[in-house]
Amino acid sequence: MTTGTALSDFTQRLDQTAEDTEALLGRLLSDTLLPDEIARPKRLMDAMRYSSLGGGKRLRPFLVVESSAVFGVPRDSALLAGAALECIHCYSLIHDDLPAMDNSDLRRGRPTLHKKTDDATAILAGDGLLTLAFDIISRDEIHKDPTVRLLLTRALARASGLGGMVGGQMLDLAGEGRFGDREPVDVARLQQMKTGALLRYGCIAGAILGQSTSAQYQALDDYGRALGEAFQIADDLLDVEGDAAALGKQTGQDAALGKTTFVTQLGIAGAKQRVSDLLARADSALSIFGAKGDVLRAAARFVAERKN
Ligand code: GRG
Repeated sequence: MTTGTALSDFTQRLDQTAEDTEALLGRLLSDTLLPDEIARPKRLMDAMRYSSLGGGKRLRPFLVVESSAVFGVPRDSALLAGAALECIHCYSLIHDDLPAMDNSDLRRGRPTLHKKTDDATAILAGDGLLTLAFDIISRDEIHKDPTVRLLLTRALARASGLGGMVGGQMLDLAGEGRFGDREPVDVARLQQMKTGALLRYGCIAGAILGQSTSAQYQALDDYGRALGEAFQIADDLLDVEGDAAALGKQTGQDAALGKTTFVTQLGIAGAKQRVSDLLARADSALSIFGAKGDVLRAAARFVAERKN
């Protein structure tokens, strides 16, 4: 590892955030009713717990925690914002796996939620996680200043919705020819929306919570965009070269669907070169933070070199 953060230190921090996020999500999805709630149906809550607990790298919460740490934001606030982001991520995976979308049987090495339960339960569990995310991100404990909470909430909506992840999913389906002839795909734009927007949010969330300067915000924005693209290229490469057992899902799905990906556009060598260019961009974006950016530097490498 070429950064000031040793691999063991990085892995330990990632594991700690995953553990803390797991515990927090477990509490957020408990029997305890919130003010204004009427009841929490057990079948729905069990489904939401199945898909949000017991798996996943928790990379998005990690980005929120580490981008917040740069500004000395209290860890509990960052973890809460990270949990909100993870709820959106988990909802997207549930809906993406449905028969009407990717029709996947396996996720995180286990049966997908609709396979374990049924389509209606899976749709509702996704809806429940999406709305829970906005409950969490708008809570008073996130930040004492309501303007900060509003900015965080609005940015989360924009990363997740029409002009972000959901819009990207629509472009993806259109590119597969789901609605008639295959529509031409701008892979970089599509992926910036579908997967990049949530990862970028993880990075700018720290700047918002830390009430950063605009130069610091811009740096994390640029870093988040580079990391998001590197993540997706790594994902495309794993679909071609990865190990299904390590991934916990089938490989070769992109080719089976005839999808345009970074790998089909750039070739394997070109895609790997693009990843190293993006890592250099991520490093350079973080220069404004000096050594405080070391963990985020290591995170970009982790994303690019991951095996699952
Ligand atoms: C259905 C609204 C809707 C959106 C779906 C993001 C998305 C849009 C679908 C996810 C499908 C997918 C497998 C995309 C590839 C990149 C990706 C998001 C992989 C999974 O993320 P990781 O590796 O997963 O962070 P873990 O399990 O570690 O959380």
